[in-house]
Amino acid sequence: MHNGKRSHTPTPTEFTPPIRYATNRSGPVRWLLSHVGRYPLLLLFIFVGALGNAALAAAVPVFLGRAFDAMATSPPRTELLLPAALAILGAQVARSGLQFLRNFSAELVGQRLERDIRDELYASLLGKSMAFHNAQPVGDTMARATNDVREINLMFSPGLLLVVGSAAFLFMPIIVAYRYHPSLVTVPVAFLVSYVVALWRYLRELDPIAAQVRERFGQMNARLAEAIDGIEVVKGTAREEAEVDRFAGLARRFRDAFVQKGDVEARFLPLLFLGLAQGAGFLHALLLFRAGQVALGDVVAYVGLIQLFGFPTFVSLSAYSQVASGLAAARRILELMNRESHVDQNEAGHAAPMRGEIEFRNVSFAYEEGGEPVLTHISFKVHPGQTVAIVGQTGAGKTTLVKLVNRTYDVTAGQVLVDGVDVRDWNLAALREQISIIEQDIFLFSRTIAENIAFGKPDATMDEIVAAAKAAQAHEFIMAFPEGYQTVIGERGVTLSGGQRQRLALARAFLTDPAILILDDSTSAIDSATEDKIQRAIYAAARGRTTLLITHRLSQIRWADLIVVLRKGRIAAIGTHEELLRTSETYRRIFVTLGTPAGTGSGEQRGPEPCVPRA
Ligand code: DUT
Ligand code: MG
Repeated sequence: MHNGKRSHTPTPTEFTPPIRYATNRSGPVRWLLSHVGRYPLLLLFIFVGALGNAALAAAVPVFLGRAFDAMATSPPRTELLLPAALAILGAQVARSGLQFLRNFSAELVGQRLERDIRDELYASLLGKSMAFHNAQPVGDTMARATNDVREINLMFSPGLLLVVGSAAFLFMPIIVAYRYHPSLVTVPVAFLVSYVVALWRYLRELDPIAAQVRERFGQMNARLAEAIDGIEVVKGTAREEAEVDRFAGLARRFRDAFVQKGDVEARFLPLLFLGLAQGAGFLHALLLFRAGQVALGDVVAYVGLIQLFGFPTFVSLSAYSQVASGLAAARRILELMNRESHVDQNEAGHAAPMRGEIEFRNVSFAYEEGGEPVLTHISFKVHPGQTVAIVGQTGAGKTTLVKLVNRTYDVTAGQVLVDGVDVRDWNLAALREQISIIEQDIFLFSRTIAENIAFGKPDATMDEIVAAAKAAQAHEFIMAFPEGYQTVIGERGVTLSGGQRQRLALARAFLTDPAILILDDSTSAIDSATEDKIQRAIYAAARGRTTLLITHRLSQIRWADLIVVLRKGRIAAIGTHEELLRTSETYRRIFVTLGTPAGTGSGEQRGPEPCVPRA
């Protein structure tokens, strides 16, 4: 996993995500609506289930009131009790059916939404430019892709499910109480109004805290991911304790935000209103009863109706904060997807089989807009099939230079042309498919060796894979593993050395057979037997295609058709080995340095820098 915050520059993005349906990304609510809008039937079920549930819940006090009245008359009309009891029973059975419908639909919507949003986010992340990924901490992205998406699921079920379900309970007492006596709506209406006002204020208070909880979780996660990613450095420098402290600090900040959220929740006023409404409602009904305006059964029913407020009051405590968390999460996911997302696939661009001619025309490049230029006025031309060695001190800009060819980054000024066409005018996929870059630090996926080799050509047969591995001099060491090509990298401690990784990457290149091969070989610690194998593999790989070779190895430099000597982002010398030996003092010195046993160019990793002494 590559992480870390490197400086960045606006660049193109690489690919058009396979969007299966369009979503509205102009705001979190609209975005969520455009997602749930795909499940209208389920939404209908939620509403029907919620309303029906509330209506049938109100049936209990209503029939109870009737039963009371039947008993209160003299003589008591006991024959009315059974129908009332049966009505209550029937209503509750039907109610459980509706509850099932409501819960099931909400759960389904929540789960589907979680899946859909994860798909959308993943596709969006793959479509982002390198500049985006360099600047965005992996851990934070992970937090958004996992926990935040999960929050949105919870927001619907149980969050919104309970909000919708309980909202129906708020109106039921008002509607039904009116039938007993119009003035009886006073207390329910007063409760409803104060409930809504209190809730509105509660949510306003809760919203920023919910956002903070999500954000701090992301920060904590980013730290964790970075520490684990860099575990070797942490251990190697004995910084475990300091890292633990830093993590603990972030965990504490996350907890504090959470406690703050709990604090706001604890001061939730509707609980108080509920108690007041119960007392006031009972009093009101009794007064009406004393005045002979309502029957005893009506009082019983009415008090039972007021009890219905209990449900929305209690669930709103957690349900609304769930919704607030969900909204905060939606905002974070949306922010990530909307950030720097000009999908510049250049579908209509130039797409043709590549011959492999590369030309740099007065290219300058800076990682940051207006920042220090890393490359300045670079011009040179490579004919199809040629091998170019790029040499220079560390930090001279070698890696940067080659990354301009496949548009990992775009030039700041000037032009890079491939086959005479500006790389920005190429169809991006066509351009990249025909250029293979073997990076300085080679990344392997936690999959089998065969899958790693076939990464750029998933439909390759096993024979093709083996042939490629043989050409890359990798077959032998692969077969030394008990499981050969089916060895899973990273499993049971299987890791590969730098030289082995490089040969796997070469095998990848043999398999995809690119027109242009770029090999960033500047750091490698390899014994001479392996060295020889790699040399042969690289030599074979370079044949028949244009090859840019960043290298410190003298033999490779010597057989290159063209040598570009970079110094502080400028071309210090350029030409063939013989030419440079004759004309360039700088090059002669490199040659001498590299030629001496002490500096064969393949010294220890990050070892003494053998290249380009000061001219
Ligand atoms: N640089 C950045 N941002 C990046 C990468 C590099 O600012 O994302 C800077 C660091 C350095 C310059 O660009 O000052 C050139 O870096 P590059 O990696 O191209 O140097 P190199 O010639 O490949 O060095 P090495 O031999 O150590 O690989
Ligand atoms: Mg480099």
